[in-house]
Amino acid sequence: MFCFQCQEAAKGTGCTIKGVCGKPGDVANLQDTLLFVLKGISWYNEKLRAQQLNPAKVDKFVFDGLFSTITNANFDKESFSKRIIKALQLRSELHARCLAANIALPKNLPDFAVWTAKTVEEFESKAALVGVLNTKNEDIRSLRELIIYGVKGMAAYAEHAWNLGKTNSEVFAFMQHALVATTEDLSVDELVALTLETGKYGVDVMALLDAANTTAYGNPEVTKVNIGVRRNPAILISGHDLKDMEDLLKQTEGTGVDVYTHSEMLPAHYYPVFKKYKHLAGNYGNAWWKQTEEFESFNGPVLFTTNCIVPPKSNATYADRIYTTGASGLGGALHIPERKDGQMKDFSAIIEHAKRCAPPKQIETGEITGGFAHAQVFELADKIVEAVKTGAIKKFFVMAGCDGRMKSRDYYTQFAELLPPDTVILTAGCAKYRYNKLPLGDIGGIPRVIDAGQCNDSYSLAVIALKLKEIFELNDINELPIAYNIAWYEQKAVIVLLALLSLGVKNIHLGPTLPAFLSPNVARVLVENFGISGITEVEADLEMFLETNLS
Ligand code: FSO
Ligand code: SF4
Repeated sequence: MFCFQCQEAAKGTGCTIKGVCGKPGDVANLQDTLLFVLKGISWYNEKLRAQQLNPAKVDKFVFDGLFSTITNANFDKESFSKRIIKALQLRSELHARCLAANIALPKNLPDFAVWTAKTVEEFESKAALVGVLNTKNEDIRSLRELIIYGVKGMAAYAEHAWNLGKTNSEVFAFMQHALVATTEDLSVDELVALTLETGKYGVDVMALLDAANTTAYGNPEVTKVNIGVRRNPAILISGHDLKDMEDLLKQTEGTGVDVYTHSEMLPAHYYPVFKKYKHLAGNYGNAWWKQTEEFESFNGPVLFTTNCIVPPKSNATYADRIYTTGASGLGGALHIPERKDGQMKDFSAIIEHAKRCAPPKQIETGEITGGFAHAQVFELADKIVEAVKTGAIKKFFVMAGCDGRMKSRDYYTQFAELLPPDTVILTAGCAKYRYNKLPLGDIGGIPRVIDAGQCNDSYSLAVIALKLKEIFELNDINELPIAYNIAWYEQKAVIVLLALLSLGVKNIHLGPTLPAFLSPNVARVLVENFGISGITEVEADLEMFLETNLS
C-alpha cells in the first residue's frame, strides 16, 4: 500500500504498511483499485454526457465511491470488494451504451476502461500497478493527487446535498472530468489551472449543501448546547449527514431513547427543525479522535453517518455498539442500508440496542454556544461592524478545519488562549474542539468563538467575509482584518482550502504540518501565488498575525 492523503501520513511522507489512521494495507489497495475503475466509469460517462446519454445513477455511484475512500470513512474490506464488482459492471454497461450510440472510442482502450478481474486478491494486487506512486514525476503526482483529494472532499458534500434532494449536474460533470484529467498527459501549468477550477466547484458544492441544509432544516440560530447527560438510554450520532439525523430523531421520538450528537454532528443542534425534538439531549464528548475513551463511557450504541471512525482496539468494550451507514463502514459493525423508495432508513436495530443499554456516564457539564452561520451573522452585522469600527474587535481569526490526535495540535488551544481579548475566532469543522470549551468570553455580547457549524460550513465563513468586504467597501477580500490559521486533517479540508483560494483568499496558514502530497515545487507555487505557509511557534505566529491590523 501507499497512501499520503491525510495529515497523519507516516513520517510525513506516506503510510506503507498500515495506515496511522488504522487502515489496513488490503483496504488501502482496494481503495486504489476502486478509484482506478471510477476513472474508467467517468471516462465513458464523459463521452455519454457529451451526447446527453449519461445515466443519472452514475453520478451517485461515483461520488459515493469517492466518499468511501476518504480518510477514516470506511475500513470495511468487504464493502470495497463489493463496490469494485459493481463498478466493473457499471463500467461494462457504459461501454455498451457508448457502442450502441456509435460513440467513437479509440482502438486501444485505456487500461482503466477495460481491465477486469473477479477475485478480491486480483483487486488487491492491481493497486500496485495503479496506485499513487505509479505517477513517477513527483510534481505531476502531487498535483494529480491534490485534485483527486479535492474531488473526494467535493464528493462528500455532494452526497449530503443529494440525500436532501439537491443536485448540481455541473458539479457532478466536473468531478468526473477531473478524475479523467488526472489520467491524461497534462502539463504542470494545466494541472495548476485544474486545481483552481476544483476550488471553484468546491465553492459551488458547498453552496449547494448550504442550500440543502437550510431549505430542509431552517437557518442555524445561536444556540446553547448541553454537554452533560440525562438519565435515559441513548444513541450517539456521529459524522455529518443531517438527513440521517432527521430519520433517527423521527424514529426515536417517544421511544424513551435520547439522541446525543458527537463531534461534527454538534451543529445539528443549531437548526430550528432539529431543536423541536425534545429527546435531542445534547452533545457528548469531543472531536473524533477521542472516541476510543468516550464511546466506552457513553454506554449506548453509536451511529456513524460518515467519517471520522477510529477502528476500536481489541480490548474495546464498545465495538459491538458501533453502527455505520452511507459511505462509512467498519468490518464487524452492522451497516444500516440505504433508503428505499423515499422511505426513511430503518434504524430500528440501533434503537432496540439502545433500550438494552445503560444511560451515558457524565464526563463533563455545561454548555457550548454555536449557530453563527451566515444568516445569523448577517442579523448581527450591525453590532459586529460597529465593534470593528470602534476598535472593540481588532481582528478575526479563521481557525476552521479539523482536529486530530497529533500532540502538536495543542498549538491551536494555546493560540486561542493567547489571542488578545479584542480578537474573535471564526470556526467551522471539528477543529473547534481545541478551544470551544475555553472561557474566552465575549466582546459586547459577541462571543469570542463564533462557530458556523460543520467543516462544509466554512462556506458560511466565506460568505461572511464577502459581506464584510462589501460593507467596508473594500476592493479585495484580503484587506479585511481577517487572518487564516487553519488546521487540516483529511480531504474535505483540502476542498475547503481550494475553495478559499478560488475566492481569492491569500496568506492562509495551514497546520499542524503541510500535506505530504505537496512536492517542493508544488508547495512553492502555492507559496508564491497564494502566500500559503505553515505554522511555527504560538508566540512567533501570534506576533506575525497581529502585525498587520486594519482599522
Ligand atoms: Fe472533522 Fe473528520 Fe468535518 Fe473531517 S470529523 S476531520 S474535515 O471528517 O469532515 O471536520
Ligand atoms: Fe495514512 Fe492518512 Fe492514508 Fe490513513 S488516510 S493510510 S493515515 S495517509
